[in-house]
Amino acid sequence: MFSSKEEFKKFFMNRIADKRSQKSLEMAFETLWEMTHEWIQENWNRTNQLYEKEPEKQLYYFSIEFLIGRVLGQNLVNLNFYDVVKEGLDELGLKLSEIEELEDEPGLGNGGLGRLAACFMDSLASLALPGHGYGLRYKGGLFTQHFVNGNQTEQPTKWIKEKNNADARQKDLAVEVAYYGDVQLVVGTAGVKRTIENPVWVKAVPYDLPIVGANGGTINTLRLWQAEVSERPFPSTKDHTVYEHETAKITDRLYPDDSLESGKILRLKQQYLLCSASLQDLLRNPSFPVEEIPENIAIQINDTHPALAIPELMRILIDDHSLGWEQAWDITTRTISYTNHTILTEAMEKWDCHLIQSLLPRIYLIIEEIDLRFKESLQNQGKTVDVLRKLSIIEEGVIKMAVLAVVGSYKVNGVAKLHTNILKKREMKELNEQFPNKFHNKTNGITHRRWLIKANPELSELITETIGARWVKEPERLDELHSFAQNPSFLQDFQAVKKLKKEQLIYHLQRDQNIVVDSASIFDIHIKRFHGYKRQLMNILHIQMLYNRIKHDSTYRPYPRTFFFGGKAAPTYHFAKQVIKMINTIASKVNNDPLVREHLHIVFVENYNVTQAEYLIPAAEVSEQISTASKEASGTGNMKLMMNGALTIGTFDGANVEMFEQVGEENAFVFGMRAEEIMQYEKEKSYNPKEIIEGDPEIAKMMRQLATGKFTDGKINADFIVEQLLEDKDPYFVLKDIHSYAKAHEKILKAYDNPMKWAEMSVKNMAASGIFSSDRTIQQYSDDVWHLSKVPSIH
Ligand code: NBX
Repeated sequence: MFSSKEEFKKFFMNRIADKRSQKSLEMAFETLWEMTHEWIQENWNRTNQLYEKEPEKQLYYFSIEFLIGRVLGQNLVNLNFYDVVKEGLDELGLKLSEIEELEDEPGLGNGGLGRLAACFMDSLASLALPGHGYGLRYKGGLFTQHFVNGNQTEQPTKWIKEKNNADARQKDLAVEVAYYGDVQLVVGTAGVKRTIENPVWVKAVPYDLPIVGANGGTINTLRLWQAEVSERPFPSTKDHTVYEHETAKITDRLYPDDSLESGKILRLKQQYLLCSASLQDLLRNPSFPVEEIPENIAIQINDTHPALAIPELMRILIDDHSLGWEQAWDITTRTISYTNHTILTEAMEKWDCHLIQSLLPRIYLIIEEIDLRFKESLQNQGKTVDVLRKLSIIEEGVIKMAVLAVVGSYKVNGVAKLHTNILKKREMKELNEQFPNKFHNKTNGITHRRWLIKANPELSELITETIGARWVKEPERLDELHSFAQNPSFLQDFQAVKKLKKEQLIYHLQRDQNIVVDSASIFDIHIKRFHGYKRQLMNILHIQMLYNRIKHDSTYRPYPRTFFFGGKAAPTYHFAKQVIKMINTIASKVNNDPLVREHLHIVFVENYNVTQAEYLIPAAEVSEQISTASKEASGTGNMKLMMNGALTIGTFDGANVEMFEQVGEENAFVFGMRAEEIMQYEKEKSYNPKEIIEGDPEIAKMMRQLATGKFTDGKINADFIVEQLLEDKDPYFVLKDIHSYAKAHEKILKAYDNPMKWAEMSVKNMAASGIFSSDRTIQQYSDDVWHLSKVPSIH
């Protein structure tokens, strides 16, 4: 380690000299990477020794995705070395930002759920809490998105390269996971036991990534499993060559769906690999008797993807540790807790019984017994047939994973107040009545160390100059900015930072996508996965509306705006892909129209990922959070944008509701129907978009323009829009909300007219955003669910 810039330079130059004294960027990257790892290793070892010496309760966050983003720069920030390293390298004629760009981003997640897991890891270590992650080491992360003729194409991405792997293979800690086989009853001295005969074994090899907490104090572990061919004997009844091929595939790639459950066997194999390998790892040589698991271990399952941890823990306790059912169930249901991230029915996991029965026969028997015993107890309580059906884990040949997850855990949470209420009052009403103290809310958060300090160092510095540095450790102190919200000199400084971040984004876009953007225009940013409920369609239809107004009303000449879009669609989600094509098509029409382009510009950022988000978010002035009320469980991009001073145009959905509550509706642009109204329409099936089209000439014209292909010069097939908006009755209420949305946009233009007022509103948003730090979320989980104690300081 070093204590000054000069010392860093000396170390660095010595190292690089070892590498044949080349000063190329690649060499610099490699050198810095190794140095950083050595600094981390020391404290990582010390943290691990502490955990061994003084075993306190540990949390394990089981997640099928960890969308960690690039790690080099973030580790330097958390180690408090970033500035020194940057300045040192500057003096050596090297740019740290250019070195950082050589790191491939590990795309081990789809969107919010995976990114949340990464923010949580950062907060756990930063709060010095003993919490670790278990996940999968996919060879290929989420696909790379390119546009060809405006269409999304998907290229596989391999983040695992030969050198500079962020993780370390722990081959001695490999475990074996059993698939298929036959369940046999074995009568022994200790009674009847069940074993799995002739299974197909798969070796799971762990790779460890250090999770560096703030100030480099606590360094926790993210352990990712990779599937490999086992050396154990292979059942004679199966084809060996097929097996090797199949095994190699288990952790080959991440499933690219963020809201559709496809029920594929490979996905089930992934889920079981994660659960079985992680539990075997945890219970390998425990320093406590298995009866005391709940006092020593908490397991949080991130959605139902790792819900097989419930029957797997039961299997280990009963079959391997000879515990009785009741005792095993008591231990399991005091160890596991579950977070729900969606109420969309199509995203709820349901596994075909036959699939689980053949792939995981013992696990199937356990799930069946859990279901049977639960139903029995319900019958004894005199529940009605209807309630019994809703509460059953197995129904009509499928296993409802959400029900299994609720029944098998001691706490269940939603991710924003509105979402949790909907879970309790509607989606999981019967379950909530059955287990009245199980359900609770934990509103999501984001780590300010990545989304403010790392992504926006200029704004962070300004904040520190203004209110001192205590907000870094205690982000709720951002509220001290309130007293500066009307301070002209502070507001001017804020404006200067925003301008700089806009210019930095422009530089990147020009360099990487050859796009030229006007820095004086309003930066209106809509970045997230593409989905019907997220309503990118409403945004682009509104742009079409503006286009028509500019063309046909010579008095309508609005202030220039750049509408940024970024996001990927699941490869099989045709509707979402057609919206992407539509945006690209309208973009080229708008951007090439000599009149309109003076007022509107559309930029679709290709391959939106964590790294792109780090450029886009600090530059944003308007944050589009326009989901159909009730559909977005929480949203987390909304919080990142708010923290960077963007003003939200948004519906009363997910965590938007709490953001508006914090900042005041007068400092946001709130529009659209409320969740109750939407749910009422859905219940009554009473919404008819046809009536809107017939009664509204402006919308009718837009629909005609699209249907005839006139607006898009025949370049898109508009059937899908007509189909969605008319035949499917506009399931996301786009036409119902679009006027209210347009009005909110008008208000944005008015507000932007007064730059000081706009800056004041921005500052109020930043000031109110501290509560959305994931440090707050994690502290609440720890207090209410996991009951962790802080790791003693090792400094
Ligand atoms: O989880 C998201 C929700 O849609 C957001 O509202 C929420 O803020 C976020 C964190 O709580 N869900 C999400 O990202 N889901 C997935 O990515 C997903 C991935 C695989 C899968 C289903 C969903 N099979």
